[in-house]
Amino acid sequence: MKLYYMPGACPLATHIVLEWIGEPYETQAVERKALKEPEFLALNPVGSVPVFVDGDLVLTQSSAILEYLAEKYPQAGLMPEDIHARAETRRWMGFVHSDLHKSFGLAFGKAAFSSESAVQDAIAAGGIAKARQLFAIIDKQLNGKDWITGTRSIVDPYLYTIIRWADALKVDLSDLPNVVAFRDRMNSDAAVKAALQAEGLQA
Ligand SMILES: N[C@@H](CCC(=O)N[C@@H](CS)C(=O)NCC(=O)O)C(=O)O
Repeated sequence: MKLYYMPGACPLATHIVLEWIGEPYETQAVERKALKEPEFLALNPVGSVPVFVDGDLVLTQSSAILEYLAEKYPQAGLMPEDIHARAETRRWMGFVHSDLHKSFGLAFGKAAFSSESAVQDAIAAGGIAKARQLFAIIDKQLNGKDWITGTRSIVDPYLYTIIRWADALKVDLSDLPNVVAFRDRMNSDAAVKAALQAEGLQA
């Protein structure tokens, strides 16, 4: 198994899940400019990470990769067996992948929408405002729970990765105690520490 990544970007979620699973894997860091070069575009025509390779399977899209790993290694217990609990896990995966990640996409990708810095700033601010609303929902969901769905799943490392982006962009989460406590718990997880260290990052 091989994971192509950029440090701290969304592949960190897969990286942590690979650590939780504990089976052998390798990683390949990709420079941002290399994402748009023919060699990488042959793997992923979108020109983005993660790309995950397992034998002749070349998989993109974080949610698909994470579900694949949960299904391949059910012993890791990262996707519940009960049909309702699976649906809940997919619901929160959709929330993090399609809503929360996308709101940060506006902030990180603001230059794609306009060359005017005032417009770019407005787009970024809109993305961050949306993210704040979504984090408030997550804070309620985490109340009384260690993990977003109640049990450890493939969604948690993805949520953690995006909380790190909020911290990097100085988004104030201090009024969301359950989100802060979740981040701190993940920071002290041995597998999380190993994935961060391998990417040259710190908790
Ligand atoms: N929907 C994709 C999004 C992938 C994505 O946005 N990747 C970012 C890093 S988090 C990236 O490679 N950005 C570089 C670029 O698009 O140029 C997924 O979930 O895997």
